[in-house]
Amino acid sequence: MEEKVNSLEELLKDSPTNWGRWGKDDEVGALNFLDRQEVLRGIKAVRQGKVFTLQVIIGSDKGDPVWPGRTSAIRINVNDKGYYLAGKNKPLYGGLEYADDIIIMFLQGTTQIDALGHTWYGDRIWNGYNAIETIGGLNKASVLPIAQRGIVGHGILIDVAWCKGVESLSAGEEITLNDLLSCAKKEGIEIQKHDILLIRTGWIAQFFKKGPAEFYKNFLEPGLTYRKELVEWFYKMEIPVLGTDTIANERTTHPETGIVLPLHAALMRNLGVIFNEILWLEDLAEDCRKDNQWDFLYVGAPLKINKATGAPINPVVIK
Ligand code: UVW
Repeated sequence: MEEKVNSLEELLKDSPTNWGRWGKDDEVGALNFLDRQEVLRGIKAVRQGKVFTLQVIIGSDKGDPVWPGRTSAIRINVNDKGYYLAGKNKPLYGGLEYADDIIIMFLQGTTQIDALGHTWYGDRIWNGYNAIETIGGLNKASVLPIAQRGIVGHGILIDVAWCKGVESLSAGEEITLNDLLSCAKKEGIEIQKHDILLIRTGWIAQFFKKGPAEFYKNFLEPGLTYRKELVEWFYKMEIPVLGTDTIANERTTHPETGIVLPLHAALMRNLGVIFNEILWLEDLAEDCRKDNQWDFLYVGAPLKINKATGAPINPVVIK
């Protein structure tokens, strides 16, 4: 009888890797594919002057969509008119008053970029660095080098929900490589090497529509999952960035083995693909359906936070 695969080591034993491809000190992985030619290719997609921002709002009245166990952002006013009225603060010389606030949040608690060292298995993070490097702050493969470089390239939207004729994919619904390719065909585009790949499932919009109680019930996100041919396709196509409107960019578990977030291992840790999660794609998708332009210039940079495991980002797309 065949034994059930129950570890990432076993599941990914023949999976490709980009470790060492950009030298032993690399910390930005597949972002290296986005060279000057790719920036110019992205700029060529700007044909109409339309601008879209892809971040979800932090601190909505429904809270923030986050991975279970994480909590919504807490934003607190620490100065405002009330402080002046209560005599707790005085106007500046000349009469100027001001409001101030602070925020306490998970750095992965909104639209964000994962550092390449964010997840690992077998005690090795991206490029083979020792997982010891994550203790107390990421000494290797933190989000900072990605933030310093910026992410600019030719992006495409694959609107899988629209291609399947639904408002949102259902819990646990898998997106296969064939779904991606046939949806691109329906949109009239061909996915090209080095494209920044944005996939719409309609899932995050359900958080804001239905609220957290319904959203987190039997939490099982839809999306891509580990399939040998899918990972080999990412490798061959040299996809630099994967972004989706889900919390974790992939089906929560691998259907056959139950292994959790296998693409964080196969794509992020092994191939160095940059993950842009919790995207707001509703407005962009609506526009793409109207004008039938599915490609664009993608521009974004996560916040420059030293040693961080990830950081918020508000990507800008220009068509
Ligand atoms: C986890 O790391 C669990 O998820 P994410 O990549 O969505 O932050």
